[in-house]
Amino acid sequence: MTNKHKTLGEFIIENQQSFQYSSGELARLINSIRLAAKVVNHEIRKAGLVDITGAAGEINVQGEAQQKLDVYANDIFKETLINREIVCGIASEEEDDFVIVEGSNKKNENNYVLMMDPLDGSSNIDVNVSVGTIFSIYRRLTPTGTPVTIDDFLQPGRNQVAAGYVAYGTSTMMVFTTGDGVNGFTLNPAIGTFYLSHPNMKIKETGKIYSISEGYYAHFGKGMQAYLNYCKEEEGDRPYTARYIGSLVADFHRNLLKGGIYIYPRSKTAPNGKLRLLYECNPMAFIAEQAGGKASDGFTRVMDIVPTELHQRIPFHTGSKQMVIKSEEFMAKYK
Ligand code: AHM
Ligand code: MG
Repeated sequence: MTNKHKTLGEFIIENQQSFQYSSGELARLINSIRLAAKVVNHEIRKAGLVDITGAAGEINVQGEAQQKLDVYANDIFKETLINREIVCGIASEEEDDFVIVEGSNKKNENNYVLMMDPLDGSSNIDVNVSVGTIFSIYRRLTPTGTPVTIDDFLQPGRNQVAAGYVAYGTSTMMVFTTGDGVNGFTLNPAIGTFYLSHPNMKIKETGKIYSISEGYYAHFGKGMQAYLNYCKEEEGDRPYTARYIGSLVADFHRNLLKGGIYIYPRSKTAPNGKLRLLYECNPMAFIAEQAGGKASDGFTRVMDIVPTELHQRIPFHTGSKQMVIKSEEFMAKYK
């Protein structure tokens, strides 16, 4: 079959053999994410009707309590994965601690843990700006048949077996990797099917876009400030274009398609940056590398960092390889 009309479901079946371990479990897991993404998408698309259906925290006309969309997304992903008995544990930006999923027979038979940011950039929903879901999948380290422990979650990003995001933008897209390149699927909302629209995505070696909340310039370190001055200098292909939506999935996705760098650095008020290593940085790093790009904390490869806590934050530089390398050169100069 040509790529032109290939659905996500068909893609998963065809590529199952190339998935690491390929027991069919990972394919079922990605299928579950696909389903949850469609449900969350449906709810997000109604968000503009908030005056009619009631705002979060209010009771709507049907007498139902309205949930905040990030809590809703968290519940849908959790419920779908638990109902389908497909993971042994879940960690989420929306949960204080990890969730053990024993299975209905309490045998802890499953092998994968999933980490997610169920709705990143959710404050953007009120102003009709794109948001996204980010996910990251690992094999458990502890033996099958026992409940998962924190060790199953605190793995370095290089252990990921799959990672991806869903961008709820002008269209809804699911982009993911299983360690064999990056593929993007666009939802046809009329029939509820994702189609392979962006096969084998590659990010340019270098680009012309830099994405950072430059308003905090005065709070950044010397290396970051020097790099930003470099981005704005008139020299060669510079000055670069500044594009910052403030929604990681949307900023990352644009740079993946066009070439560019996204940075959330450390600052005086955010000494470790803002983004979470496990839910945001590792999955995006895996996708960036699989697309030929790069991701670091300014000094170290993101996927080599050994996590010490679930909600750990790190500074994050990702995008076109040469741009990330250049930003690291400036960071090293003022270390
Ligand atoms: P969230 O997980 O609370 O939604 O925060 C993450 C978001 C990212 O999507 C975005 O890149 C960043 O926060 C924007 O932060 P800032 O407003 O400080 O620039
Ligand atoms: Mg987030």
